[in-house]
Amino acid sequence: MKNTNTKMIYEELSRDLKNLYGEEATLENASADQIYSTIWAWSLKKVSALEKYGEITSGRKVYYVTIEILPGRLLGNNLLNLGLLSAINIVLRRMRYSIENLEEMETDPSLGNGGLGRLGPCIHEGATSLGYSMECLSLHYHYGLGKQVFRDKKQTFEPDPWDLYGKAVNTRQADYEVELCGRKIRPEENVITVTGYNTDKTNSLVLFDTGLASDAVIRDGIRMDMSDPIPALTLFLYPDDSNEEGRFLRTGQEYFLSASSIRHILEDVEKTYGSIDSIAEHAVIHLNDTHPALCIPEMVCQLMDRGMSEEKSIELVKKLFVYTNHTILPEALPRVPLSRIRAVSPRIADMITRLDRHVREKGITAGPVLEGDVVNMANLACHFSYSVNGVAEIHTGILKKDVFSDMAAAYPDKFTNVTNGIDFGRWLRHANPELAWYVGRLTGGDVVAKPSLLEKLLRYQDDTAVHADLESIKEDNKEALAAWLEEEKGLVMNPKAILTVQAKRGHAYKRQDLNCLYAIWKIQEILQGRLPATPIVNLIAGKAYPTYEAANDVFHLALCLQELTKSPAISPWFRVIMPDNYNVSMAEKILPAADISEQISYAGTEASGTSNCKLMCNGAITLGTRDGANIEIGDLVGPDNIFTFGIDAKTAADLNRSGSYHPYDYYSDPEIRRVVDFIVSDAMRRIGDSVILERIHRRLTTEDTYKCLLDFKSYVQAKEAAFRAYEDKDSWYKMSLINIARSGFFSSMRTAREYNERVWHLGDPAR
Ligand code: 26V
Repeated sequence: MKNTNTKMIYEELSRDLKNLYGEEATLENASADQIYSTIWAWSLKKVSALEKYGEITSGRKVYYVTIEILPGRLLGNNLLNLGLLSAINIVLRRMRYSIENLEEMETDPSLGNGGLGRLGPCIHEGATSLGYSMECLSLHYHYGLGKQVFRDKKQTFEPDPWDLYGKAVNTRQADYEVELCGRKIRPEENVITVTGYNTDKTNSLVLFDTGLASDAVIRDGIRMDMSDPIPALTLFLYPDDSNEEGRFLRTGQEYFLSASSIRHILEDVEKTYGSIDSIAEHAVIHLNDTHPALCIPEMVCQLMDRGMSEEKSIELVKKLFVYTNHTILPEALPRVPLSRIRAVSPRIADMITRLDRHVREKGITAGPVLEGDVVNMANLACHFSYSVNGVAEIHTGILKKDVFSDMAAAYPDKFTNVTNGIDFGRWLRHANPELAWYVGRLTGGDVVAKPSLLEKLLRYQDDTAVHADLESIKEDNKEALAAWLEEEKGLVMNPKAILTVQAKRGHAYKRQDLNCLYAIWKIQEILQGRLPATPIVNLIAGKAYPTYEAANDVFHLALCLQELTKSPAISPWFRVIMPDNYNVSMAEKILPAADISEQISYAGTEASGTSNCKLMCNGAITLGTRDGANIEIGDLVGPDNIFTFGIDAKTAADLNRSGSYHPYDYYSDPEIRRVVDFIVSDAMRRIGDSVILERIHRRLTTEDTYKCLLDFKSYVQAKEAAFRAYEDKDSWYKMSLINIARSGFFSSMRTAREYNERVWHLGDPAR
């Protein structure tokens, strides 16, 4: 791109630094903080000089509404997109700084839980790079999900402010008001400009705030006084919903997001086109999961306020909305009492009743919106969206055949699949510059702009010199991770070990407990003198909802195993490591260093997974069940380049239906019993909380909802096979190369393109 001249950058930065800190300030004598602030301001000037996509001239614009958003750190990503990253690094090196060090000063906002929150920014980045007009709409949580801190080997959360990020935020007062819990609120719109790769067009991320949040309602940790919902509304992502006050607040958040989004969209269309008459030609409203489903009744109400009849408003709404489902788990498909919605907004509750009647009057008996006095949000989203999609082939199949089978029969053309994608700029080029540079050299092109170029690597699959290069890149990344873990987290990781990584939200269906069972098995093997050929580091990272007991318990188990494997009898060969507060920027350090990607969910439960794709493009080999995008990874690389284990989704579904699974049948196997009983052994009780350990033991032996014991032996076999395979470096790095080569499919540009072709139909991008 333009302006990569290092001399010019040096001069610009010197001038900006003096403007900020006085004539005496020079790049040579400035503090790290001053240099960081100067580069930030300088990069923002460059970003704002780019043309805004916001002003659409033709085609449609996507408004992507999401209650979670994990944009990650901005500075490095923007510099990369602007084509300035390498040049700025050269300039900084002269002052003995590096952009990596400076980036560490930026906070990473925890405005999401995991894959769902990260997906929006990945698609946004892909769409922007392609020149699509897309705006992401979310909430401006002051403290996000909170900062995860382990105390006594238990997960706790502390408020996690993200002030520094404020440098990039442009705050404006909305021209409209929304009504919530009987109060009129004029939202604040916090706008962040989003850049795309190698394009001078930009899009926006808008984070709504009430402007009325008050820290005074925060009690200990992230607990709040929620008696008045308004001051608490935008403080934290997902309030404690173990009581009605918390659930009410969450519904309040969902409605605030929905109402603000709809008013914002209408205003945007009105301003651009003079009226909303042909809104369906200009706007697509994409519901990222069911949380923003209240957008639907809100839009009907708003259209009626503008003089449209109810019938016409409803028909128009059906042309505007798109719904992406991200889970099939019943407990995550919200059913909200109408009375709770009524307490937030009586008008919306009434409209939901009318929408329910509308569906019935059309003679559609599938998927009732109202089940008694409870609103089925997913059904609401399905009926009134013109497109419904899942996020991986298997997931969409399950939606059609099972979860929404009646809907799929009623609306045969509505359902489609769009497999998730990731942003290669962040997850390959920025996270793993050495590998990106290397594969760029081998393929002779820009693999971020065109990830399909990675296929060209296949030419080198039998080239032992290339295998050796890949090995040395992996070693460098492990060294860097080990140094960082030691310095930042006080954790010891042997960089010469095989690194196997399970990094994702804590949830029973993801089976972090199965991973822990393997760890116990391995510890017992080592104590009996059966040592691995190469040491192993078993890294687990992620956050779990504060109130989700089962997931919190399993984290406790993992932390106990982390402690246990510090013992000199075990640590030289095997270590469990669990760094706290896993977030986007930590993922950028861990994933490039991983050898094995653990994707071990109970088949049929993980909609897609996205860490599997991020790990794949960084050369890790998947050890996984036939679930989510693992299946597509397996199809792309072939069975020799993935380690698959466990029952498949059909067998799992049959087993769920028949109710014939009894964990005790497996627990009676002496090998399994020895492993499971270790959880409540004296050795573990000395380290952990006996009450929790007993709870885990009881769950596994009496419930085992996600059938860890059933898959245990198959998992151990596959994991051991992976470790054995690692011993032959040539064949290992051939596998690694094939995985990198085939990962281009998971580019979020491909995902955005498919959304456009199958769902959004944006027309010509506004160029
Ligand atoms: C949330 C909850 C919350 C309460 C406890 C039970 C439960 C179970 C599942 C969920 C997931 C909610 C939606 C979600 O985050 N889905 C994730 O979306 C990713 C992006 O599409 C996808 O890669 C993950 O597979 C999917 O779990």
